[in-house]
Amino acid sequence: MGRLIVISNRVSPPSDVGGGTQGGLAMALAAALREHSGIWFGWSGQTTETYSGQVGVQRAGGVTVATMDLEDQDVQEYYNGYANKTLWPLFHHRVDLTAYERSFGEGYARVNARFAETVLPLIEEEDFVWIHDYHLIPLAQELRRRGVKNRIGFFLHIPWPARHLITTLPRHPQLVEALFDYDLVGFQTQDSLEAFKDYVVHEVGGSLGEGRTLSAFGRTAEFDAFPIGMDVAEFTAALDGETAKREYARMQTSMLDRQMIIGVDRLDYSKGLEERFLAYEQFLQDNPDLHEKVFLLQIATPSREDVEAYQEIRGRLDGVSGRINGAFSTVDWVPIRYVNRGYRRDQLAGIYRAAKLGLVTPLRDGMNLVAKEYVAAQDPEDPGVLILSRFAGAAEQMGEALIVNPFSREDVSDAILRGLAMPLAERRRRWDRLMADLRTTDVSAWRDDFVRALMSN
Ligand code: ADQ
Repeated sequence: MGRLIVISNRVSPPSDVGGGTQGGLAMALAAALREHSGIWFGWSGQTTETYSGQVGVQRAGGVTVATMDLEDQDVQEYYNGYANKTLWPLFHHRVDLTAYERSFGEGYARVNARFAETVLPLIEEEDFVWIHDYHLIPLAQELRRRGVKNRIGFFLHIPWPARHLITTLPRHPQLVEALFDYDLVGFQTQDSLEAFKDYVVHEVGGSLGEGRTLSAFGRTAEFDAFPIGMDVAEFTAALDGETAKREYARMQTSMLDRQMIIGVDRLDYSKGLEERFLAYEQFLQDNPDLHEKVFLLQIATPSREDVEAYQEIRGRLDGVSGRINGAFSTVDWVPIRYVNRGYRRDQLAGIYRAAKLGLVTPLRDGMNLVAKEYVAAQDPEDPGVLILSRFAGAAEQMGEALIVNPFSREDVSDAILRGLAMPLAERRRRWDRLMADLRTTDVSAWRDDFVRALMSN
């Protein structure tokens, strides 16, 4: 059997020392790579004066990692530009934030060509190639142009947008056409798959074929939903460790018998943080009897700080949280603890466990692994309640959560009240089902389903 070559914008190989800040995805891909003795290729995160195409190779955590550097202009136009100022907002339905600059599109094409050129000598005849996310949509096309005949798969971690929104993108048919150079394309949800089919059928005259196949642009490829899971085993092990237990105890002490509501997100406008704060303010206004009995801990790690929209949302969140705290705080109670730093996974596990409610209210999200982690961290005897946005991909699988419309303050405020009052029997019944599903659809199942489908034929 051939090796697996995974390609993503950045690589994050597992450190040999456990318990760090590794995401579930890095762990799962690393395991897949070990099984298939593969290579993980991506941008090093470093820049050089002039692009050289040199590849740095290292072994980390049993995985071979190969990286290349990019030029400053590449980072500005491809990464900060087309990926994070054009595709990210557009695919999250934020046309108002989407930049349609020609130089960004040129940078995106140039860097995808550089990825292809640089990785080309590493690909052997029998290998399978698995490309990840919106940064690299045209990469299969670039590889095909250079004669690569291997089976190539693609997985989109973010949502595919509604048809009328993607048509606002200049050269949208070219972007979609590039997906037909893959053998297999995976989306997070049925919703994204349906939106993609709608586009293919109604915009470019494509047709639905047998099974997973779609035809357009004179080509046929396979498209399906492969909802990503979390690494339940790794997370449960972390939960049993000293660090998680210490964090849990620390939270218990600092809570003073108050009930904690937890939010954990990258600081991103798609996560609905401002709307969440405003919904929580509504809850405080509606329920004066619960003042001093609850608080919201919002952990929001800054990300993409070079992009203006991220600086703006950060400023707005500082303002809104400050205003709410100014209006409602008492000498010994602060309604929102707002924290702008990252935590290790084992610390997070303990913090989640101490929270009575998990508040996960993105305005739009490919999947959202925080929703899954919150559930996995709960005490089976006395589990907390997950409040989940209907616009997170996770809502397709997690119907036993309290599903809310994150744009409605009343809806979220009502769900907070309901979650705080939910009887133990109902909490356990909902949690048992959620947890059983998390186990059967964990990240290894996701990886195996995709890799099996890619390798068949
Ligand atoms: P993200 O937008 O980053 O991922 P998410 O799925 O929630 O969103 O994953 C975030 C991960 O980072 C989680 O594992 C979480 O624990 C961790 N994390 C977040 N804030 C943290 C903090 N302050 N400290 C430590 N860790 C933190 C993209 C898509 C999602 C999709 C994933 C995977 O946007 O929709 O679910 O990829 O496909």
